[in-house]
Amino acid sequence: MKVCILGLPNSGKTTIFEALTQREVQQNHKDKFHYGIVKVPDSRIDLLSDTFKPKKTTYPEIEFVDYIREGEQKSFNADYIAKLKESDGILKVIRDFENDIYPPAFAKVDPIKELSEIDDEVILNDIGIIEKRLEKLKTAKYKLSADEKSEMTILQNFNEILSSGKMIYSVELNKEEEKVARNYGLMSAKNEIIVINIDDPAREISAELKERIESSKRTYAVISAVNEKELNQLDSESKMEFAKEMHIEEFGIQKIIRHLYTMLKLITFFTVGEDEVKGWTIKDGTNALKSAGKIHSDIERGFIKAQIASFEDFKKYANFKDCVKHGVLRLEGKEYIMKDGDIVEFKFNV
Ligand SMILES: Nc1nc2c(ncn2[C@@H]2O[C@H](COP(=O)(O)OP(=O)(O)OP(=O)(O)O)[C@@H](O)[C@H]2O)c(=O)[nH]1
Ligand SMILES: [Mg+2]
Repeated sequence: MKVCILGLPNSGKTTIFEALTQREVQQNHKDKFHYGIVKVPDSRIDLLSDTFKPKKTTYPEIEFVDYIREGEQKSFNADYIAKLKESDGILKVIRDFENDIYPPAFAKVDPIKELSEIDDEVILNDIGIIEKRLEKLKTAKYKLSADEKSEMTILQNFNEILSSGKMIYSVELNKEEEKVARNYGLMSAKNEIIVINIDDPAREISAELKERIESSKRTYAVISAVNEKELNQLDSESKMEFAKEMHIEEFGIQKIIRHLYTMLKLITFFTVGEDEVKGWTIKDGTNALKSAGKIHSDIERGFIKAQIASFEDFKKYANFKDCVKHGVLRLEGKEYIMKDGDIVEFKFNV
């Protein structure tokens, strides 16, 4: 899973990136982006790994991408838009900490204004893409196909949504609309978490900001990036101790993972064995066949059946054989809808 960090200049994007990935980034290097991989902790994988003692234990991963801004560049450029297009979600960073490098036009730290500013940038960028395409369709010298006509209606509808200040992801889309949004890489169609970067973890965000975000049913997480970055330097025991003192009840990365899984409707299934215990992230509602394909296209192609035990059953018996004996091992076909915690062995033939 890939998640891109977006925000106004100096909102603390790189500090958030460092806090989440527990990585110090080098300044002044030649790359355009910072990349950082984070393992998604899962106590079920820990337990399975204890049981199987495999050569390798693999947790699902999230890749975070941060954009290295040069000089007076805006919040994003064409390169970053391309990255955002291929991402699964966006972290939209809003500054809610005092220092003297907020945008000059603001004159003070103003998270509400900052949120609408970055929203506007995203919306205007998408409207630009849509209008360009609409213009092309409207001035076409040939008779539009049925598909093009329907695309035109969808784009006009998107235009209206965006012009009213709403994000495309906030409205329910049908399959066709989803496809159009994806084809044109509309940023406002990406799921997002608004990350409010505060300096004092004990401070509540303003009631007005909260109301603004909650009334539009958007997801947010409050993170104190600078403090968390510092805590990351400590050993885990002192880290927990200081976090408690600072009133950090849940670390930023835990909040982000929790929100991402809920928002993107993700679940995890497991494959186990002496070689490897591994957690796989899939969309809720994915069938056994597609899940097999996630592991390898050969397994999808030659799919015969899936042997499945729930994590709870497996925990009791600790191996497939005893699961069979106690009648909790199921044989499922291609269309079976995978459940969170399923422990799977795919049978295939290629
Ligand atoms: N006081 C305070 N300073 C912060 C906080 N978060 C970030 N900063 C500081 O704000 C400045 C900008 O932070 P960055 O993380 O570089 O911001 P950015 O959004 O990556 O900036 P650009 O990439 O240049 O747009 C740095 O000096 C940070 O140390 C915070 O929560 N509190
Ligand atoms: Mg930065």
